[in-house]
Amino acid sequence: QHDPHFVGNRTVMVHLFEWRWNDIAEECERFLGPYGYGGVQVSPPNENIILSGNPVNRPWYERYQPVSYKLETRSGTEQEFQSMVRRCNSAGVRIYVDAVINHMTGPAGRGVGTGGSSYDADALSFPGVPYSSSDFNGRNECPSGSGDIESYNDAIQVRNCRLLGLRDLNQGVGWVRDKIVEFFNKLTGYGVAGFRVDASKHIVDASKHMWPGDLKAIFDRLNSLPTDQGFPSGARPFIFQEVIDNGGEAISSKEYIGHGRVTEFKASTNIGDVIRKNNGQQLKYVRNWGEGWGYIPEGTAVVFVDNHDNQRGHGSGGAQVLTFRNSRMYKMATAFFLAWPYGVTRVMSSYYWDQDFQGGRDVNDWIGPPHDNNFNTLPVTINPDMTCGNGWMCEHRWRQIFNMARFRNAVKGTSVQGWWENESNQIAFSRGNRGFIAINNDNYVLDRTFSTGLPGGIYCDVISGSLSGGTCTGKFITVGNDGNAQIYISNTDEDPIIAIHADAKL
Ligand code: LAG
Ligand code: CA
Repeated sequence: QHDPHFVGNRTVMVHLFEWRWNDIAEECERFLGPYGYGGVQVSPPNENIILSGNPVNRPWYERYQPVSYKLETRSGTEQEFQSMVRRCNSAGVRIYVDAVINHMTGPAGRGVGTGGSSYDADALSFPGVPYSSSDFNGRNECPSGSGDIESYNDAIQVRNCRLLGLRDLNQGVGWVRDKIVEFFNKLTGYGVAGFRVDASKHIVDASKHMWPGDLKAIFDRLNSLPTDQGFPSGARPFIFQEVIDNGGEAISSKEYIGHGRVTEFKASTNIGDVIRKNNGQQLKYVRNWGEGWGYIPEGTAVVFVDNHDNQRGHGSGGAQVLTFRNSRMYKMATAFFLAWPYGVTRVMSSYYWDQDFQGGRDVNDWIGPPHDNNFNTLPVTINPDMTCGNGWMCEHRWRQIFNMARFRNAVKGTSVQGWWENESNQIAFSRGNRGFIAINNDNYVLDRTFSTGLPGGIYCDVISGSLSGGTCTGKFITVGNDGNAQIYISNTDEDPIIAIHADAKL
């Protein structure tokens, strides 16, 4: 369950955070498919609580408080979901569902969810599933005084007590397992290729809240993926688990890598420190990026520069995390992640919100997706220059980013060769005889002849432009028959990167 089942040589997934199903279907057909992206992580598709109030009104995080497994949310209906999955699979793009199975709602009293199901959080009653009090961890399972997680040094509390007050399901109960398996099998029956398993926590460094044995028991029971949507026969659903492991707690990522991939959060915070040059970090140190940095093994990781939590101060990671707001550094970090062979890479695609820092914290960190007066999520509109409107950032449509996704596809299966570094923040390397990249994060020019490992010819630099209509819209890079190329990157370039690959050669 470590294989994302990308089609062909595709290698990169995008998190279309809070997008509507209809918009995702369109995006698969008009952009993600044609531009070589391999998959989409979608927001939780199941019914959630409605949090209305003042000032916090319909925050994005209401979707992390399930009410039932009915597929009815601000992203759309069950029918729309089903049609999206089919259309994306036809475009060669897989769908991964963000699955919130650790808990149901917070301490929210009674109410009605986005799909019309009632709930009573005090009585632990969720008739839309249905779950009742015996399906939840209680006094017998959770040893903390308050019923909430009080210590991250106690593995039992972390698994059996409430994260942020969220009603904690007992995945050891047969009925709970049955309902989760049923939910997952329904989704894969529609053609969903896998799951991001939500399990972690908020603000400080965090960890994992379900027992690995319970998860394995659930994942083992999942049906194989349907062959009528292009999956090979017997293909197991892809699983990647949100486990924040920054070391120093009772639970580590290693316990989870046997039955699926795990998010390697250290890569996100470390690349922020490296590109920002915090604490003496320098770009040359990425020479052994991956296990050399203490990360989980290559074939078990999912990596990202930022995610929907740490881009707004939730989850793990602090001010060093790079986001669309630091666009030049963000593109450098993303180019490196997409060029380097470590993990399955995920590109974040955000919406804009106004930050308002008070006492070091963004008090607007809750703001939900762009919406109309009735809190219906706004559609994603596309501008003539390929960017998005209506407040959608669409980082995945930035040329430097989608062209590096294609770079990653082009060099798939090759290793890093010809590593070069200066004494500080300039690096260059090849991927076999398929691609070459140089990055200059110093305050002076990089001007040097490199042995690129590529066959002679003229290549388009895919950072400053693209190969289009038989010519380059950006810089042309000439590789001699000896494989050498003259590379010049000014420290004042819009993007201080040059990347060339076999699929963008004249
Ligand atoms: C995750 N990954 O493992 C999600 O990526 C993360 O976004 C989820 O937290 C978390 N796990 C639980 O699913 C988010 C917000 C929290 C929010 C929670 C539930 O980061 O801020 O908690 O979703 O909506 C909110 C309040 C808490 C309150 C809780 C219950 O912020 O103060 O205790 O609701 O009422
Ligand atoms: Ca739990």
